[in-house]
Amino acid sequence: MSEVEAATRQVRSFCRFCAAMCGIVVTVDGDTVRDVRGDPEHPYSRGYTCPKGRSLGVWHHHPNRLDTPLLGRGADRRAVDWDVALDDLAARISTIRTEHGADAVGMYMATAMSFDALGGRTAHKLFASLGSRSRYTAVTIDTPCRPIVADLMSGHAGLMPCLDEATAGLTIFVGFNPVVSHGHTTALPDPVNRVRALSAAPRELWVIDPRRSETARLASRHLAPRPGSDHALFAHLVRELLGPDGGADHAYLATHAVGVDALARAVAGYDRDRAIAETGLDGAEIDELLAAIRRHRRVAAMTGTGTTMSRTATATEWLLWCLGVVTGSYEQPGGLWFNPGFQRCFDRRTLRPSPPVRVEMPGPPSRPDLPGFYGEYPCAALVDEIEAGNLRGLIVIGGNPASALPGGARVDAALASLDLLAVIDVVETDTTAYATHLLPSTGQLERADVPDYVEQYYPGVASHYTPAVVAPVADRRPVWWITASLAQRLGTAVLPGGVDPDVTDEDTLLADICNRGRVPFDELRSAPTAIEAEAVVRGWVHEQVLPDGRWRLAPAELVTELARLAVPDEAPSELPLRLVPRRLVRTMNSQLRGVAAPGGRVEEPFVLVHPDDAAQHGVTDGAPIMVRSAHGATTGVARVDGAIRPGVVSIPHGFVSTRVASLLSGEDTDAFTGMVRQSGVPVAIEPAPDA
Ligand SMILES: Nc1nc2c(c(=O)[nH]1)N[C@H]1C(S)=C(S)[C@@H](COP(=O)(O)OP(=O)(O)OC[C@H]3O[C@@H](n4cnc5c(=O)[nH]c(N)nc54)[C@H](O)[C@@H]3O)O[C@H]1N2
Ligand SMILES: Nc1nc2c(c(=O)[nH]1)N[C@H]1C(S)=C(S)[C@@H](COP(=O)(O)OP(=O)(O)OC[C@H]3O[C@@H](n4cnc5c(=O)[nH]c(N)nc54)[C@H](O)[C@@H]3O)O[C@H]1N2
Ligand code: SF4
Ligand SMILES: [Mo]
Repeated sequence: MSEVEAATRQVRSFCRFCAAMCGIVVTVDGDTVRDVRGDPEHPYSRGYTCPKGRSLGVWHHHPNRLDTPLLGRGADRRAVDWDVALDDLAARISTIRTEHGADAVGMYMATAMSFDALGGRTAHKLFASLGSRSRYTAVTIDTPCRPIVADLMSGHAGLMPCLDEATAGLTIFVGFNPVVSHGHTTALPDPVNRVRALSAAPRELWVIDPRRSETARLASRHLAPRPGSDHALFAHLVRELLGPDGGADHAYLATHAVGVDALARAVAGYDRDRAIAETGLDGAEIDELLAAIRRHRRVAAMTGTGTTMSRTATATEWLLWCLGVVTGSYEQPGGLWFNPGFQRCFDRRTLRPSPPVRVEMPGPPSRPDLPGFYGEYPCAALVDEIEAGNLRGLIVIGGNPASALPGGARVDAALASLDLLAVIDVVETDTTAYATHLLPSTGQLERADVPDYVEQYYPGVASHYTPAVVAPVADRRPVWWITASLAQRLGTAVLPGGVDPDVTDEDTLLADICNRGRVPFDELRSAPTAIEAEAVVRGWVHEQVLPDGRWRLAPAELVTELARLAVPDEAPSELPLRLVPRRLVRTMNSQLRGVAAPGGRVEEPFVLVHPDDAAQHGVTDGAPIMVRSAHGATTGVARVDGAIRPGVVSIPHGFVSTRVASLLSGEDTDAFTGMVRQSGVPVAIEPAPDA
């Protein structure tokens, strides 16, 4: 490299930690990342970054980055070259398949693979080539209710509702805290300004959250219901809107929905008294929300993980979509629209009408009580499958199951017992400790990329090409190369046209993904930052997706699901409080623990408790606290906080000392989706002895 090339340079890229996908400008000196700043030219993030994005350089140079393939566990672990690692891995996979069948080798693919277009695709193809049913992804530990409800109501599981920022009137966020999370399956880069804009009169933003969250503090109104009671609030709102002079858009319903009467019958029992009794809200608050909906006539309502992780996830999601349909809000100004994707272009494709049933398969042999969806088994079953000896080999790509899955020590023991645990990651994690094969991948700054399906999260129809900001050092390889090279050894090809991983370059592969997009790949590649093709696209779901142009308002499964919730969810008296999740701004699940952005600080996973509960249980601010559930216990540091509803305890996930997963269990699932309950879990608190 010449001296000129080696001098400091600036490279524009986008951050791939979270759904916001902010534009960044990275200052690079040779292989060293000196600085990461927001790109003022980016159409959505407009110069904004959060502390995670600004810590990308620290993360990139993390002392625990993986540099070379490692074989073996514990004292047997040794560095090897790629041929040795991949030959051994392929041989072990083949042996397990021969001895125990195809399902004995599974895959867990999670968060980081959503942000690696090529790696995500080749990993899925590698898995498909194995002919195994043991596929697990973060979807079933995060939001299974959303694709299922979308599928049941519209016939298309991949609908991504988006805010319509230009026309927003009334916005409702339920269990959704974008000021910290920057979005869930929708992107809110620069969230404080976006939330303020949504709250500025005559607009209104209502936040429904048992905690006065960072978003609630900026919103027009905040309602703090009991955890897991959201379905009762929305059932009541739908009931009232459908009633005489209720405010429903009956002309729209007559032409664009089926099942109106069945929906009305399903919610008939949710009168005002029942809504008050179940949610614990004031009647006046509920009336005011109903009045706001009638005033604005249209509504943009979105859930986050606060509800999708609760026992009432599916019913809440359904009733929220019903609220949108009953008010005629979808694909109309003031309501939500659906991002068809810049590359995916769902609006320009002929979509196969899907049958009015969810795609389902039986759960795995050790958990016949659970359902399988869309070719996946629920994460709740992963540990059972290992313990039962059904799953003997697991390939983990871009995920940290030891941290993310419920069960704590039980998960550790299961992972340690596997004959084969291949982990493809960028750093050492809770999971890599148990790996038999540890394969170092390139990180987000070391590969060219475009947003793949996550492009549907953008606030508009947009895409963004980034080159590799720095060349990979040491023996790090892209996930597409690792999976393609492994597939080759297993006798299949996962790259288009069966190309040789050793002679292919990333841009050629990305061009293949982008070849049916809104603009030609070369144009995307030469654009300085993200390209927005259209701000909002309305109408395609009504015209191309809905069967006969009509929403199915009352699928029988969802009606049954709501009826199931009529049985109250009683907690044992010795576990009087309810656990809820929350995310922290400086960490991304288990990622960036202990990492600070330049000039910033390291995140702490405080256990939030209301002052009344703290007083009653002898807990003091800043002191060690013990939290117990029916499944286990963890300790932490208490933060006494009036912003949380009495009776509720909030703990973030992804940490080691405070391990919230120890309080959870794969046995405690929602029967309909197989989702692990991570919100509304009964717990007790007490002071813990000083560490
Ligand atoms: N900084 C940061 N950003 C992230 C992540 C991260 O770890 N850190 N993780 C990313 C991932 S993987 C995801 S899935 C998204 C999730 O994004 P969000 O869904 O926005 O997640 P949270 O920020 O945890 O917000 C959930 C809120 O729900 C509330 N809540 C809990 N239980 C209930 C309930 O029963 N009812 C109601 N109404 N509210 C409830 C909680 O108090 C909390 O404020 O964030 C993504 N972005
Ligand atoms: N109690 C509780 N549990 C939860 C949640 C909760 O709210 N409460 N949230 C759940 C949710 S929503 C989710 S999505 C899951 C998250 O589950 P996971 O996705 O399994 O967890 P992460 O910690 O995000 O793991 C991502 C991994 O990808 C690695 N990585 C980062 N960049 C790259 C890359 O470029 N290439 C590769 N190959 N690897 C990379 C990181 O080092 C990290 O190990 O956790 C779930 N668990
Ligand atoms: S919000 Fe933060 S983590 Fe998410 S993309 Fe932007 S800079 Fe990255
Ligand atoms: Mo997630």
